[in-house]
Amino acid sequence: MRTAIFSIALAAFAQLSTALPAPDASAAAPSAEKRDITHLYICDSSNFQGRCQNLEAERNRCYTLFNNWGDTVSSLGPDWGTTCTIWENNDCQGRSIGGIVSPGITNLDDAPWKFNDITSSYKCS
Ligand SMILES: [Ca+2]
Repeated sequence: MRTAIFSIALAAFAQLSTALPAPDASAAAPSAEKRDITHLYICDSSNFQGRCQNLEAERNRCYTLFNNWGDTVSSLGPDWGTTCTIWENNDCQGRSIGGIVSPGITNLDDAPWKFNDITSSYKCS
């Protein structure tokens, strides 16, 4: 009887061991690619209201807004430690506003920006 219980316990332990996740090497040493990703949070209304999305951005890469985000952004802010520039045209062309840092701009309609519903592309570093 004692042997039977021991066997069941051993079997249960073996099953538990195989269920444990394998050590993740990438968690200990994040890759350069992971470190180069930041975010720009955009909203179609001022004060971070309305439709919002936290856009993923690879540093120093230009992104053109899609999903009906073009010419809608009224407030935005990047991750802490990130600086972003926004442009009026696709592919980071035309008039721009640079030096945008956390917590961002609560109303792009305000002076000196006057950039409400204009943003079409962005780049962060
Ligand atoms: Ca808007």
